[in-house]
Amino acid sequence: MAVGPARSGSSETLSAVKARGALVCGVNEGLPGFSFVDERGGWTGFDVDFCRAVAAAIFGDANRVRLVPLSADARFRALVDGKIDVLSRNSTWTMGRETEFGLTFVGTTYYDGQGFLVPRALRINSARELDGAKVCVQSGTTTIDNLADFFADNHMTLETVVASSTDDSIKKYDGGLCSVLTSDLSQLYALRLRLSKPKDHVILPDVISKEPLGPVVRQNDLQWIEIVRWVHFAMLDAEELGVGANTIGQAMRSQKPEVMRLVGTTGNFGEEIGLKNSWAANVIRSVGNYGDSFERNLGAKTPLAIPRGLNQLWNAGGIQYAPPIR
Ligand SMILES: N[C@@H](CCC(=O)N[C@@H](CS)C(=O)NCC(=O)O)C(=O)O
Repeated sequence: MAVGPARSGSSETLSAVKARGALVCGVNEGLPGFSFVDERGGWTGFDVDFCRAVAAAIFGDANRVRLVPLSADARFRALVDGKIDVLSRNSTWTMGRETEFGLTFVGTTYYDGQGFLVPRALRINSARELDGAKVCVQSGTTTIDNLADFFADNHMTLETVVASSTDDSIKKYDGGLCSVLTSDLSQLYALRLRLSKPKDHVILPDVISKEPLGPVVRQNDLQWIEIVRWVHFAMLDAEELGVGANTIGQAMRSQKPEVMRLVGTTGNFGEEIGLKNSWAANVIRSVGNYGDSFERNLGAKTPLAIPRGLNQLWNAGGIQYAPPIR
């Protein structure tokens, strides 16, 4: 029996998104750099950019997206229940989350790890000095489980102060209800900016876990998984090929085969996943490549100033490595 290619348009989620005229994307309720409402009332951030990138791939218009702010506790249920099409909310890829909820993480858009924030005045230099500490941590996260493991592994005790949202964590820590705040390092940079005196707080050098953060979809829609996954890969491949928001015009005229496959001037890659062949060009034109989004939201010129680190491309010292479009 001949096994044919998956028919384009066979994705239930894609059909629903097209019929609705907009993508529904779950994001964080408020995390500077990742998902945040700016002074002008617009959503910005690295995770928000990813939502816009998927919308651009589908509609050629990054604004065709409805963002749904979700708490850590509510996020996976919202996806399972079909309230959102994709979750792009600083979520750690774990085995349990895929198996327990029937979900698929399409890739790792940000390699992170868990760390600790403490008041500078405490003069603590290492997480090993935290025996007996009161630690603020948020419910519904991998953070709370890693915290327990780390203290147990190091024969230390702690008192956990559980917060239900970012606002709650900040209020509790700023109000002195705990002397340590733990979360993913990227989030510590972001949360520190929201404290009353950011400069009075330091991030300890310890990284106690692996937190591969990435977009999540339901596991029963293979074509949708491919669409969301290849938006991520296309943004990385674009950076590797030097194609960004500023150079997309030039790239459309390029005769380099890899660039031509990426921007759709040759091949049929977009149509094979139910989109137009200009899908990736539309992503790059509106959101930019991976590096553009990283620098705009998190990079050296932003208040967060997070070093690229592990999130550098594989050929520049990091571990971001996308399969080729061919
Ligand atoms: N990456 C971890 C932690 C993610 C997480 O939700 N962190 C908290 C701590 S900053 C957060 O983003 N809270 C924001 C909110 O619930 O609005 C996970 O997937 O469990």
